[in-house]
Amino acid sequence: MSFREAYKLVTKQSIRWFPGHMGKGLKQMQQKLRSVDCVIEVHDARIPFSGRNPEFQHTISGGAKPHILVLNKKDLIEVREQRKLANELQEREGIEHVVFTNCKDQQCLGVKRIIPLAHNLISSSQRFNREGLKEASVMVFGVPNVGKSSLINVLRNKTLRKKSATQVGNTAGVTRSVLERIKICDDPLIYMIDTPGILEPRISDDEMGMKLALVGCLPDHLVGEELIADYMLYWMNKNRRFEYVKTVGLQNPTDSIAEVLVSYAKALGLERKIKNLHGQIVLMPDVLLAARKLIRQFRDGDFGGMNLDR
Ligand SMILES: Nc1nc2c(ncn2[C@@H]2O[C@H](COP(=O)(O)OP(=O)(O)OP(=O)(O)O)[C@@H](O)[C@H]2O)c(=O)[nH]1
Ligand SMILES: [Mg+2]
Repeated sequence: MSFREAYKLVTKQSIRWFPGHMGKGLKQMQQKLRSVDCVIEVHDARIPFSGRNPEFQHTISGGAKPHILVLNKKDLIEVREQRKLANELQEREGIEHVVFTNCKDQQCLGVKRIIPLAHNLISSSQRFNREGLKEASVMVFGVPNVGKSSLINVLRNKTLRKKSATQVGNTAGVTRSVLERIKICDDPLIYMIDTPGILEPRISDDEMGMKLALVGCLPDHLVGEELIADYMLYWMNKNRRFEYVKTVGLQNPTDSIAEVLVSYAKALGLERKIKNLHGQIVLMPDVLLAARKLIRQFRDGDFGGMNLDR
């Protein structure tokens, strides 16, 4: 069976989401860079390459500071992908320090590696104006909703046994400004700075935009839940991932998102009232609610681990 080679686009223009707090956050980050000894870039492991514009990263990370790439939400990709990805990132982008984490798991080995690794890199780097200082500051940055605040909280919970210090949420844009530094370790004395998730002002690569939307780095209404579900369907079919078929109550895979959503809405008993041409109220399958539920399941990993950049 062959499937379609295209997905529906939002509009003719590319996706834009650059609210005021992002521009302001970016400026605050650049100002704080002088007092930072290491930067941790957090990204979603399901899109290891998409959304990580190297030029843009350079402005944020200052280039010269020790850099760690944390690929978070590793619970949502297949384990065997990890080593391949680390090699690929090294070859393609020269990134030496890649750590895979699951911030929802206190016992995660990746989480445990972060403080010793940051401490080592800082100790062996030139700290310019900060030479001789006992304490170190680490700035965490990345696109929205990848788990930057979760990482700070899990590290702080683990080492200091202190409660969360920065707000976490399952929508993009929870952290809205560069926060005051948060202590995450006493010995060595390390602070972390949480920052708002920042995207490129204009996402010019359409498919990259859809991937970012599918994993939740953009607010859903910006692209529309039905279009996000359509991209999900396109991607899963193309990659022969048919786990959705049974869930939505179909017998076979299909290329039609309408068919998927109607079937799923019926299976779940989701209906909405609409007026027909004769002015009568009739019940129709609620495809919007079905799309929301489908996307949520994809994001929660119900259809298995997926690396969308594979
Ligand atoms: N499955 C999974 N979910 C995670 C993980 N880490 C964080 N999350 C969830 O991802 C969502 C976003 O987490 P945040 O820590 O708020 O992300 P953020 O990068 O700070 O987001 P912004 O402040 O909006 O830029 C929350 O619902 C977290 O519970 C992880 O390792 N695995
Ligand atoms: Mg945050």
